[in-house]
Amino acid sequence: MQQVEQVRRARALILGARKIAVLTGAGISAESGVPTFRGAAGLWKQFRPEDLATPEAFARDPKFVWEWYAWRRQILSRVKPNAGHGALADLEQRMPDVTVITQNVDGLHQLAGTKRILEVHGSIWNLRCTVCGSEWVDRTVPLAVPPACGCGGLARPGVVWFGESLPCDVWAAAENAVLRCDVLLVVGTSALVYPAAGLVPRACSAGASVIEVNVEATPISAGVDYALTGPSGEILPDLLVASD
Ligand code: BJW
Ligand code: ZN
Repeated sequence: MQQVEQVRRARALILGARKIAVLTGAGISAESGVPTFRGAAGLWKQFRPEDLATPEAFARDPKFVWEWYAWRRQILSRVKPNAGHGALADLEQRMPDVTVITQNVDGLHQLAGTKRILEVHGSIWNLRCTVCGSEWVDRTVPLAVPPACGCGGLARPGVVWFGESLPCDVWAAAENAVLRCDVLLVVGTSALVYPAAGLVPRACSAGASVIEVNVEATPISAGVDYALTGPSGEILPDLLVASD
């Protein structure tokens, strides 16, 4: 089937859905100028995840880890949401029940206007004290590193590193959204990182239709109802137009 026909059928599924869940990954922010993690130009080509995105790495060298996050905050402070983020924010305005579950820590969905958003890997703009556990938002750029809490304790980025559990309440809400949706739209994720990637087969088992938008095939592509190939900033505005 030609992609134009696949888009038409996928659009009809979305327009007819009562409950829609959306799972996004780094690819949705790529056209805003935010580097992805994997792939030729991905962050993990330049940096080792075990040196930067684990609690052990932070315990070993908090300043080094913080410098990497401060650099990424600087990039993010200069970028804007793209047409893909915008199309999802518009969808939420038009349809009664849309939940966006994002693995991204960049906050671009919120900047685009999405209200019902679940950040399953936290936010780069959140800080958490490693001593007293208090959490706060700090959008200062450039950030003096390593930042400290009012109690004097070392602060860490409010993100989820490898080997760490996802925030319980946010994860429970994400599972719930996926298990009760009619359509799951999966955008710009390599679907390699668990437990987030496991939401896709769970939606399928619960009877949802799954639509994927990605520039390349992923481990889930063969099992979804529609795998739409192309940049999300182009595909989403076309897929999510208000009428067929
Ligand atoms: C476009 C595009 C365009 C490009 N348009 N598309 C086996 C061994 C060891 C560990 C494990 C294992 N199996 C499972 C695990 C656990 C581990 C895991 O999954 N590892 C795998 C990598 C193997 N998971 C965890 O540790 C998680 N916690 C957990 O499991 O807790 C339970 C537990 C507790 C205690 C002990 C053990 C277990 C936590 C995972 C946390 C992930 N954290 C990061 C960093 C967040 C902070 C930060 O930003 O610094 O989250 S890693 C990184 O990957 C980030 C992302 O959210 C996540 C997913 O990446 P994403 O979004 O899919 O991006 P990419 O780059 O991979 O893909 C981009 C895609 O976009 C590509 O497909 C492109 O084609 C596409 N694209 N341009 C559309 N314009
Ligand atoms: Zn503290």
